[in-house]
Amino acid sequence: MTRRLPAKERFPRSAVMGVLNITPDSFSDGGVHLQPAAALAEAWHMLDVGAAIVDVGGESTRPGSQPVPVEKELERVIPVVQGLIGAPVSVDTAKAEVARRGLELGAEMVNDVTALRGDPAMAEVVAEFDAYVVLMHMQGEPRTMQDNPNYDDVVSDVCRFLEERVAFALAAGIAEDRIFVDPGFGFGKTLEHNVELLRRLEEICRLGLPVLVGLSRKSSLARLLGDPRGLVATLAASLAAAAAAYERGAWMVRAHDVREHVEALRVAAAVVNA
Ligand code: HH2
Repeated sequence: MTRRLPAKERFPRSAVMGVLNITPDSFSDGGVHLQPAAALAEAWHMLDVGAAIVDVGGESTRPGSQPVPVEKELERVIPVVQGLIGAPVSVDTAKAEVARRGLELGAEMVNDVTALRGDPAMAEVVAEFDAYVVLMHMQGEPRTMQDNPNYDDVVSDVCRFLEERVAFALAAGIAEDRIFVDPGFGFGKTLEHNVELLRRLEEICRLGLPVLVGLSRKSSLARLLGDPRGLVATLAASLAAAAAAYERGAWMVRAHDVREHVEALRVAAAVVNA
C-alpha cells in the first residue's frame, strides 16, 4: 500500500466533499440514486465540477431513521464504489465491514458519524488501511437524537467529545494527520445549538485538526428562514452557511450541490487569503 499524504495536503483547504446517498430515505435526496447507474453518473458529475472526494453512503442518519442491516448497506454501497475505482471516494458508514470492503476497492476515507463508537472493529480497519477518517460529534443516535438535545455549553461539550475521540483514534494506531473532525450539525442539536456551533466554529478549529462541516440542505437552515417544519433548506441558505463556516476556519465542506459550493468557497477563499 502506498503511503498517503497528510490530510491537509491531500485535500487542500476549501475542498468540497460531494454527498452521494444510495438510500430510499435520505432527508433531501432519498431514492434519487438508488440505481447504481444513476449514482455513478452523479458521482462522476460531482468530480467533474470540482468535488475533491465523493462520500458514498448506504444508510440515512436523518432524525428518526432506522438502522440498515450490513448486507443491505453493502448491496447499496459496494457496486458504486466498484464503479468509482481510481476516483477519490469516502465511505459514509459506521460499520467496519462496509468500510473494509470499500477500502479494499480503493476508497481512501471513512466518514463515521459515530466517531468510531458504532462498531468496535472500525478503528482497527481504518488503521490497517491507513485511511483518512472523519470523526463526527453526535449526541444520542439518529432514531431519537432530536428528542431533547441538551448541553452545558454546546461548543465546549463538542470540543471535549472530539478531543476524546481523537485520543481514542490515536490509541488505536490511526495517524493524527489522517483525521478530520466534524461538529455534526443537526445530530442531536436544536436550531440554537447549530447556530452557536457555527458562530463559534473557530473554537473547534483550534483543536488543530482539519474541520469538516455538513450544513448542506439541513433543516436548521430552513427554520432560520422562517419555516418551523422545514425539512430541507434551500441552496442559497446552504451556500451562506458554508461561506460562514469557511470564514471561521472550516477546512472541508460536505455538500450535495457541488458546483455551487466549489464556486462559493472559491470566492470565500479569495477574500480570506487576499
Ligand atoms: N450529515 C449527514 C450525513 N453524514 N457526515 C458528516 N461527517 N457530517 C455531516 O454533517 C453529515 C454526515 C446528513 O446528511 P445526508 O447524508 O444528506 O442525509 P442522510 O443522513 O439522510 O442520508
